[in-house]
Amino acid sequence: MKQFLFFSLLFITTITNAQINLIKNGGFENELINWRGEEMASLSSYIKKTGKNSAMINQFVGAEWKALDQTIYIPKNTYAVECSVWMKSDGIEEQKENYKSGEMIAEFTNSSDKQLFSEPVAQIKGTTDWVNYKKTFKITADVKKLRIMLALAQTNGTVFFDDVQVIALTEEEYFKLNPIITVAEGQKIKQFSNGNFEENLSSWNGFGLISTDSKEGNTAAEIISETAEWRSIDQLAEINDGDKTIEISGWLKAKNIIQGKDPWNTGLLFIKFEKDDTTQASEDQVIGTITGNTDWILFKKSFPIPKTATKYRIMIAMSVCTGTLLADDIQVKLSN
Ligand SMILES: [Ca+2]
Ligand SMILES: [Ca+2]
Repeated sequence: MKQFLFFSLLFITTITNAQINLIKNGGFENELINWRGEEMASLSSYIKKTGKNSAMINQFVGAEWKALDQTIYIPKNTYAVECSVWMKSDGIEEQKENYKSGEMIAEFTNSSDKQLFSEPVAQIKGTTDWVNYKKTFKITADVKKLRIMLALAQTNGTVFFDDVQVIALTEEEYFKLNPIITVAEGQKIKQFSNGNFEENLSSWNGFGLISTDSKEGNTAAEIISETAEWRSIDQLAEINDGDKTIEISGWLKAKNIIQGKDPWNTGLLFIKFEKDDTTQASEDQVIGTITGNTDWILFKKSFPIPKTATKYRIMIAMSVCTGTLLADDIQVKLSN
């Protein structure tokens, strides 16, 4: 009994640690305390997601940058942070530039406050109901602080924020939330699916994240490699009898991808044809490679299917290079 209690307590402690919100007053129940830029925002006690208040930023003309922000320290041994927010928009005008929106931005800095990278967690326009946004970022050793910005970014309208959360995840917690799924041997393989990542990483194996920086729909796959090592996600699918050609298309986007030692050490989209679990039916075939900083680029290629191939594996990889690779709307067409 004593032992049981001990383990129960351990379990509760683990859960509690995982749930600590690093953001202070993220629900705006304490007015705008802990937030900078309070002169640019106000409280709404009428439109809110939880509790008594939400924070509201609005302007009718001028399309200026207006934002609240809060800087937090990343706890030691943090592997990733999960940022989330509830947002609602009311009449947010569309501008020529896509980023001009109601926005939550995560900006990561090092110990001397130099910005390492900055990325939107959420972008909202028009008039919407409350929407929950969530994005997980892997943390590198040089990241010390995170600044969360809640902005009405150079457009007019009204944006509401509530329940802003940043949760630090250990490596173990991270992989619990983003499991690496491996297909058991002998398990029936299937048709290619979720190439547009709208169901997160469902059907995909390997190491990947989900980003709201998408080409299609709401989400895309993201592979971040801080050090020049192999990072990839892949999906295994079957070839039907009689299929003779396969056409693969997909969108890739590079963020600061620096090529590794060899020319193929880049962001990559490629296909493997497999005879069985251990034997390849041909050399890997590359559909697209990408480096540097790019917008979304469409890659498309057709290949004859090797006679001995029974399945194929679509691979999206950071092939021993550094930077961030985004992928979206991967489509596969088999024909005979
Ligand atoms: Ca609230
Ligand atoms: Ca998508």
